[in-house]
Amino acid sequence: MRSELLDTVLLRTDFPDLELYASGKVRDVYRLGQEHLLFVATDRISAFDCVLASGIPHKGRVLTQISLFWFEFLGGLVPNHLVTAEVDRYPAAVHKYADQLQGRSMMVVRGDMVPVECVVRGYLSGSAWKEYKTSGRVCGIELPAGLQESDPLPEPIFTPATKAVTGHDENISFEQMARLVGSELSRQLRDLSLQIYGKAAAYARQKGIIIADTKFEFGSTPAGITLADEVLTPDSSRFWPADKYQPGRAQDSFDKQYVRDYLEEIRWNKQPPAPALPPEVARQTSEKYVEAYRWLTGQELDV
Ligand code: Q0N
Repeated sequence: MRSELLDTVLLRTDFPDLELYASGKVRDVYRLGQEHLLFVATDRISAFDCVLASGIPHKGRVLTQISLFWFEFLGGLVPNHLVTAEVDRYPAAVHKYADQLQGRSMMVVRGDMVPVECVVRGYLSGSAWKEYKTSGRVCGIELPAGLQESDPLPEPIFTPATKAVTGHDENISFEQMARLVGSELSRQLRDLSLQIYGKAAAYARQKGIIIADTKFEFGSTPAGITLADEVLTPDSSRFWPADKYQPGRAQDSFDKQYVRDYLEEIRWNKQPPAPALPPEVARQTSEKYVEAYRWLTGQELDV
């Protein structure tokens, strides 16, 4: 049983005796021995590339539970890095941190990460729309003329990206990816990414959600090419409610719209430090994350 008192908003993990392995805007990754990692989704939220001062209740659990759902759903298609999300099965040395781990963490296999983000797009949005407007191409892929913002693509495309030194993602061509990691691996990752997207997007569409695009990360583990990181979450994907979809304009963000609207309203200059959110904005945003979980899985997140 989960005690409601323990379900506080987690902004930063506090594991004084664990070695931090990597950390991002939202997630903190710790080393667990030689072969494993402890992957923890906090309740942090970023907007306009900045982590805000407020957390979003339940967000870390939603991201984790959505990833777990997809790992299971995609299990027949691709091995993944999950070992277990049951804290009782983690090494005994971390059981004392159960309050910070319950529902929001995974023990995963450490892999050799492929230094390329495997992005699949079914719709024309974000940086792809920008590239298309200037060149008619996206990551070197020629697209039909006359597409509008948010239009469906004739078929999903693989648009790899690298983490640039600035921390921003930089779109690259398939050929550039092949030079970075090899053409055989690039072909495997492209084909696998398109297959995963196809299966997940068809499922989500039945649930009323358009997955406009998404980013996968892969690693090499003893099981071979392994799906790692978080998968098909609102943080790594664009989810659009199908009933509000209108091509020809940018779609509202399913999860972060209240946050963006508030930050525009107060005319924050988008330079750190980022402001806190009014409790009402945090609460409405939390509800969107919980709703995403409910829509996708048909289950209630216990809140
Ligand atoms: C790993 N990242 C980048 C934190 C996560 N299974 C793995 N083995 C080795 N390394 C990693 C994984 C995984 N997953 C991947 N960092 C470590 C993803 N970051 C993004 C920022 O937040």
